[in-house]
Amino acid sequence: MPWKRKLAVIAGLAPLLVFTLPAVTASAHGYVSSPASRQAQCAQKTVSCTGGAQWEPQSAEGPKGQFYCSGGRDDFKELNDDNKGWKVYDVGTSVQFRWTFTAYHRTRDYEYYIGGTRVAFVDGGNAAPVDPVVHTVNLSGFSGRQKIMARWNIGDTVNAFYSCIDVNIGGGGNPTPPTTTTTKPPTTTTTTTPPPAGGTWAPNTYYATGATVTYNGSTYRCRQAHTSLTGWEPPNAPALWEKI
Ligand SMILES: [Cu+2]
Repeated sequence: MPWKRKLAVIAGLAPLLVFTLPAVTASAHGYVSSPASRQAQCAQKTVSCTGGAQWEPQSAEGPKGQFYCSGGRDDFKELNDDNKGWKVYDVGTSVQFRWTFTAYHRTRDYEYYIGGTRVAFVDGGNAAPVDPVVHTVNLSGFSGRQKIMARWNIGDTVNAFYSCIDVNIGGGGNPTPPTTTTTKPPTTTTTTTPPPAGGTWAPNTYYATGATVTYNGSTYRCRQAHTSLTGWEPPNAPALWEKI
């Protein structure tokens, strides 16, 4: 067609492009792809999912500061189900997490949590991520099956992107109590620490540093935050518990 008409067609389409672009970018963000996060497993069909994560593993987005794997999105809420049969990765005490992005948003920082304890913080410098984004996270002080919750905090919106990764720290077999010479407390625990738990010691319970418990009539104080396991009773785990 004549160039004047071509121009007219292009000019007519331009407003449409302006209005459709935000919808496209809104569905394009990022997630932890290795070890495969829960939403990555949905997308890879490792686990059968029904919600949006199977199509958009990068879109578990919601306001900063939450602890939901879904980011609080209702159509991603199956990611919050700890009993959905997620693949659990055997790992050591140092794990590398790789992010995959479909949009490179300005980044305030990244945070990694186990329960209420922040185990790693990576400053983003309010710049766009540059591939590859891989974070080495020290999980010393934790053992057994744990859910790692990773948050990518965006620099220019109120939102964050959430990924949960299921790991087995120390990888299978019977865990042995950590010793003072081989374990260190987590390096970064500058945010919320849960209040010390009281009462009688129990397995599979998270204890913050400083928590006190009783066991067989004696009182112990927690030396380093951990999730207790059978075999780690206070008398058996002097690296974790100090008799007071
Ligand atoms: Cu985005």
